[in-house]
Amino acid sequence: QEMKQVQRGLFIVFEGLDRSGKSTQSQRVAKYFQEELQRKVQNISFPNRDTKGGKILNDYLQNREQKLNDRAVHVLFSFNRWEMQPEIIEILKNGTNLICDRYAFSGVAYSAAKGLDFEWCKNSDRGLIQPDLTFFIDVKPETIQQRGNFGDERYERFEFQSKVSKVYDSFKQDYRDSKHWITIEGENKTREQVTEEILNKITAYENDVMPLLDFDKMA
Ligand code: 2DT
Ligand code: MG
Repeated sequence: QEMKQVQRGLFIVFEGLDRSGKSTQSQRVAKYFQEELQRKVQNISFPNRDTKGGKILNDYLQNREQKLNDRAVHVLFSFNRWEMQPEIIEILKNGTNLICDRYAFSGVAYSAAKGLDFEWCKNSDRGLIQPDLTFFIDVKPETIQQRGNFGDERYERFEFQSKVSKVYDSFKQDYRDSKHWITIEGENKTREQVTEEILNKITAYENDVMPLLDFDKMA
């Protein structure tokens, strides 16, 4: 029987503060893939609030669940990513591109912002399938504070977002030379400009980096 080779899908993650434009850009990039490029694409987001662990997280984020301590919350967010690994791998192996709103960097950024140890925070996510590209949409806490619906959920307070921003800044420094992390300056740009920049980076990645990577080593 003839073996059919399928080019695996790209795994693209968006990171940033609440209301930084991650969801908007995830949707716009997916739409472009589907409609302009006729490529298979799927959107997912973390936390996935529909799983067993996700339901507890949803209650926690909407302030209905008060008893969880910070470390328990951290591993629940991580568990939520582990729950989804088989599905993510399946999607990518089928050749579908996956665009994901938040992933492990959010896990570390929000927990370290509460004062938990940075290295401890990374441990529960070690071994997860790694994204090809993480786009960090860099917007100041002052900017997101002005945006619609800011303040709805637990973490949407200016002081807390400022702490989260500092943790993202350290990732930004650590990965400034990485081909897998791209900081997108999000201030004073239209959403169209931001999308265009992102799409250009994806094209460059597919041309220059992706052919060199072995999926089985990433998974
Ligand atoms: P959304 O606003 O994107 O729905 O996220 N969070 C998220 C964490 O604290 N740890 C994580 O691992 C993830 C994925 C960020 C809801 C909030 O959950 C936070 C905001
Ligand atoms: Mg939010």
